Amino acid sequence: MQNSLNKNALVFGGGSGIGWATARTMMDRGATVTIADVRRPAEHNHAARYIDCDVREAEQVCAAVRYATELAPLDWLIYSTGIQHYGSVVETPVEEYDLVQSINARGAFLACRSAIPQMRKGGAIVLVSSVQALACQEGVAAYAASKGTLEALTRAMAVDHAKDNIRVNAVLPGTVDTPMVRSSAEKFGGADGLEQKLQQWGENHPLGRVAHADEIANLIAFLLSDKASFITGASYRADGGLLAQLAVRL
Ligand code: BMA
Repeated sequence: MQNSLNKNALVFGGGSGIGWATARTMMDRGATVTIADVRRPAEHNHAARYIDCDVREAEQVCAAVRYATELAPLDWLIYSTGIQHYGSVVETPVEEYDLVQSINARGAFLACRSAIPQMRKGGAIVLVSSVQALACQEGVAAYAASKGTLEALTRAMAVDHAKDNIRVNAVLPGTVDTPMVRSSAEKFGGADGLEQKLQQWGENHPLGRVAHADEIANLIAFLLSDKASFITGASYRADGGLLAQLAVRL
C-alpha cells in the first residue's frame, strides 16, 4: 500500500464494525479520517474526526461531506453503513423494506452524489456490499436486495466517473464478527448461544471461521490504494471461500 500521508478519507458507518476497522486501518497508515455515523466509535483513544449523520437524511449526508472536505478535497470514500432485517418478501413490512434500502443503499447514493464533486482526480470509492448480493440465506429479502443495489451502483459509478479518474469498487464480505452479525447471532442463537451460533456460521465457510473486521478493512485499503490503480467497477469477495463451495457435499 502506498504512503497514505495527507490522504483525506470519509467513512460512512465508521462508528463500528467493518467501517471502524477501515477507519483505524486508514489512520494507522497516516490518512486523515472523518467518521460519519449515528454513533461514535466505542474506542476513545483515536484521531478520527467525527460527525453525527443519519444517512436517511440528504442534508445530513451533505453536511458530513462538507465537514470532511473543510480541510482538503476527498481522496477516499467508504460506505459501510448497514442494517439487517429478516423476512421473506411477504413477511417484510413495506416500511421495513424502505428502511433497509434507505440505510444500506440509498444512503450510498446520497453519499456518492455529494462526495464525488468534492473528490480529487485519482480518488477512490469502496462500497461495502455482501456475498448476499450474489447468493443468499432464507429470509433476507430486503437486505439482499439492498446489497444487490450497491453492486449495480458500483458498476454504474465506475463507468460514469472513470473520466474523472475516480475508481469505484465493491467488497462482498462473508460472515464477519461485527455488532450487526452479533445481533443476528443473538436473534438466532439466544444470548447464551451467541458465540456458538457465530462458530457454527464460521464452520459454514471453508476457512472454518468468521472473519475479523480488519481482514475486510485490509481489502478495502488495497482497493483504495494506488496498488489497485487499474481496478474499477469490480466486486471482490472476502468470504473465506463461502461462495466457492457447493452446498451438495460428497
Ligand atoms: C453478511 C450478513 C451476515 C451473513 C453473511 C454471510 O452480509 O448477512 O449475517 O452471515 O453475509 O451470508
